[in-house]
Amino acid sequence: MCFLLLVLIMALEIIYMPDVEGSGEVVEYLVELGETVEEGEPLIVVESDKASMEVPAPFSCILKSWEIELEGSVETGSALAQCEVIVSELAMSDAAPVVEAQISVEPEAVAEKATTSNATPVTESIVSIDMPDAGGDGDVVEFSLQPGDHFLEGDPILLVESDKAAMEVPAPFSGTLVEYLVETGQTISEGTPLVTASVSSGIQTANDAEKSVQSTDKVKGSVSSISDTPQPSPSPSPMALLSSDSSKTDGSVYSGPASRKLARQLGVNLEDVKGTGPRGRILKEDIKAFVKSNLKTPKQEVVSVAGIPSIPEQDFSRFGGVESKNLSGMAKATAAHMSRCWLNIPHVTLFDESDITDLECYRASLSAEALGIDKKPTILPFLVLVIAKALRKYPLFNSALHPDGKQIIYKEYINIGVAVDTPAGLVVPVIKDADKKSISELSETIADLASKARDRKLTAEDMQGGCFTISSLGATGGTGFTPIINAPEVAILGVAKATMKPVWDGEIFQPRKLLPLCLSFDHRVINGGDAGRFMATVNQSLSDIRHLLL
Ligand code: CAO
Repeated sequence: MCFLLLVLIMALEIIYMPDVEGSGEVVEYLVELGETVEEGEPLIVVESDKASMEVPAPFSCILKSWEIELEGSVETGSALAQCEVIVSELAMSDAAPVVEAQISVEPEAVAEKATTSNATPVTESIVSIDMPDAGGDGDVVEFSLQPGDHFLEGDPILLVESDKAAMEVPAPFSGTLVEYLVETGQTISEGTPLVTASVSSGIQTANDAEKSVQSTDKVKGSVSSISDTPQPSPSPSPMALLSSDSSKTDGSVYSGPASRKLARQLGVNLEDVKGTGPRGRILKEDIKAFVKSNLKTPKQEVVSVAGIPSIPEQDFSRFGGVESKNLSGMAKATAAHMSRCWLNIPHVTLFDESDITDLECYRASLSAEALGIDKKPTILPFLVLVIAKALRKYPLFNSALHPDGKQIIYKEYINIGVAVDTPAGLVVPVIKDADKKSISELSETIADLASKARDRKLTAEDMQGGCFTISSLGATGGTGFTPIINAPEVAILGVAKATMKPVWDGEIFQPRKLLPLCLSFDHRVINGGDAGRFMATVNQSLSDIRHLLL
């Protein structure tokens, strides 16, 4: 008769400083003696003359003692800490019932065991990955993996759409997907189990890992329980930790690579986050708390519109057949945002036509191949560049009105949002530093953002930081429309379809290609005169793009 035998082996291991350039000083212990640290979690902070870095634990263990002192110098291979590691294995036995044993052995004994069994103890566990805190509920839109797919830490697992934005949920560690525990369309919230995955965990130290490359004959246990302590992927490359992504790069933000990565994923500017870690270090928890409070605390809605009578509900089925469909999260968010913008901002729209005959001739002469890009630039990248230059000339159009109505905030950067029509609704990804990009770069950036938008792959960061929006109905048609300002921006350019028209040159009518432009502006910030001058500059640059060089 066979029984499962669970063997727990405790072994003492030394953690060494990974491969880094030069030496550094230990500035902080991040773990207490006796505390359990998971693989990949930071142990200490080391500062070199280039940057500071967190040194992660190469395996899960219990910290027994420090081998280095605070303010002591460390370099590649320095012993950092002594830890106790636990190896659990399930073995088949025909001699005994299920027994739980705990055996303490010295490192030599483990080494001997590994040698005699000619194997590195590695176990595979099935773990579940839960929905992280995204500041609210969301609907599962798309699965990013298939069962059996191997994924790395940070790879997207699935796409979730909340009423704010669509976001990819990244894997918190590397592993192999076993199955999805949710269905598309299902509403999920923080803590909802999303998938089960198989992960390898073991006691491989940096040195063992090298050995195990030679020894492919690994002992694989068959633990098959859902554990709540997922084993992260191998530690991040130490060289990566010394990159510019390390903490304290600008002298004002103090946080580690893991926190920075999370901040990037959530589109959080670390300068806005208050660190609660030692010496004000920004922890992952601080970033999550920041996102939560930002989403929960309504922004100062000083200008509120009260007393607007709602549109009464009607029973349309009295007049014929009807079908109700739920709006997607994105469509609901757009509807709410549009209403807020329309109700809060006194809009004025200025209409004009730009002569783009010469620009179109020039555009026709361009070849995507010669420019080294996939697709020939459309009119849009030219418009983005023209607007970017006009924003530099007229900073009022690149500003925001403080919600208290007492201050105008002028932005030094020029980021232009471009409205993209997708099957799921309208989204506005943002071209960062548009004024510093060439036509080819703008063309590629727009194509890239538009395709991400249509594949629902835009991140929160892709949609943040806009200063001005261009909404181009392009070739679709229309002679003009009144675009709604994308608050807190103060102006938006609507672009309708360019057509050939006869233009009187003083002597005869000339056939010219005219592009209808519709500039909506916030009349609390911008006056008609400002708008007229802005539009004249735009017209001038579009009719003769040599003006962009001036
Ligand atoms: N007049 C005439 N032709 C135009 C034009 C215009 N105003 N704008 C674009 N075109 C042409 C392009 O030049 C291109 O033709 P060529 O290949 O011969 O150059 C063709 O129309 C198709 O362009 P496009 O739409 O694929 O590319 P784009 O760069 O002009 O726009 C994007 C990209 C993503 C902005 C666009 O596809 C889109 O989604 N627009 C919709 C935005 C929207 O819905 N706004 C309304 C908001 S209010 O609800």
